[in-house]
Amino acid sequence: MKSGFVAVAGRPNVGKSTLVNALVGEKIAITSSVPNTTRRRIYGVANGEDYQLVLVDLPGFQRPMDKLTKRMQDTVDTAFEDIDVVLFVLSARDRIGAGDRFIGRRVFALGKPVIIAVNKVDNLTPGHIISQMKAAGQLGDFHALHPVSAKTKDGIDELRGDLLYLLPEGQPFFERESATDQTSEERITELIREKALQLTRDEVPHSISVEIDELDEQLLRAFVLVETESQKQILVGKKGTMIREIGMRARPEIEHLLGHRIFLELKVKVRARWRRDESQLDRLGL
Ligand SMILES: Nc1nc2c(ncn2[C@@H]2O[C@H](COP(=O)(O)OP(=O)(O)OP(=O)(O)O)[C@@H](O)[C@H]2O)c(=O)[nH]1
Ligand SMILES: [Mg+2]
Repeated sequence: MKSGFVAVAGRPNVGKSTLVNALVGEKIAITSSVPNTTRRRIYGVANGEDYQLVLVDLPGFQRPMDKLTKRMQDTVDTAFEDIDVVLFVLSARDRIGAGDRFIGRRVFALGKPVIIAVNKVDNLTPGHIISQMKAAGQLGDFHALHPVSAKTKDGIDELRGDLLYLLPEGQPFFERESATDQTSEERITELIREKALQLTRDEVPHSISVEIDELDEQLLRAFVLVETESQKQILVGKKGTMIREIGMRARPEIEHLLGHRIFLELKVKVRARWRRDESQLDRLGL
C-alpha cells in the first residue's frame, strides 16, 4: 500500500483546483476564472486499490495584501512542512516568468521530489506547448514534467501514475470512501461562493464570503457576505435577480452533495472590512 501527501503549488489561477478535481475524479474544490479562488487548504483524496493519494490543494502563491491574503500565504508555507511530493503547476497560456521562478526557488529548496505540470495545453499548438515545457524545465531539478489539461483530462492518468510512483509505502490516512476532509457545511459554503464568483467582477469577488445560518433536513439559510453597501446592491441585483441566479446555480450541486432536496434561502449581508479583521477571519474559518 502506498499513501502520502502531494502539495499542489503555483501562481493563482493556473488551474490547481481544477487539476485536483481531475486527479481525484470528483469535484471537491471550487474553481473560477478569478484569481485567489482557493482560500483554505483542502485535501482531495484519490483512492485506489493499493494507494491513497492525498492532494493538498492550496491558495496560489502571492505577496500578501491584507490579513486574508496573509493568512492564505501562511497556509501555503505551513502546508509545505509535512508533505511527500510537490506538484508544481504552471499555465501553458501565460508567460513563465518571475512569479514562477520565485515559487520554483521555494519548492525546489524543500528537498522533496517535484513534479511539474504544465496545465491548460488544450487548444494550443505543439510548438507553443514545447516552448512552454522548455521554459518550465529550467525552473529547477524536477522529477518529471507533464503537459496536461485539467479541463479535457489529457495527460491526467500519466501524471497520477508518476505521483503514485513517488509516494511512500504506508497505510491510508483517511477513510477510503471520503474524497475530501471538508465537512458538508464547508463544501456548501464553497459552492455558493463559487456561483457568486462566476457572476461578479473586479474587486467584488474578493470581498465575498459565505456563512451558513441554519441547516436542517428541509432548509438551508446562508448569508452571502460582502464588505460594502454598493457590493450588496450588486449581489442582490435588480429586484433580487442576481442572488436568485446564485441560488439557482448552487442548489442542484448542494442537493447532489446532501442527497436530498432542500429549500435554499440566500441573504446578502454587509460585514464591513471582514478581510482585515482577525476575529471575522477566525469566525469564517480562514
Ligand atoms: N482551458 C483550460 N482552462 C483551465 C484548465 N484548468 C483550469 N482552467 C481554468 O482556469 C481557471 C482557474 O482555475 P482554478 O482551478 O480555479 O485555478 P487555481 O490555480 O486553483 O486558482 P486559485 O485557487 O485562485 O489559486 C478556471 O477558469 C478554470 O476553468 C485547463 O486545463 N484548460
Ligand atoms: Mg484553487
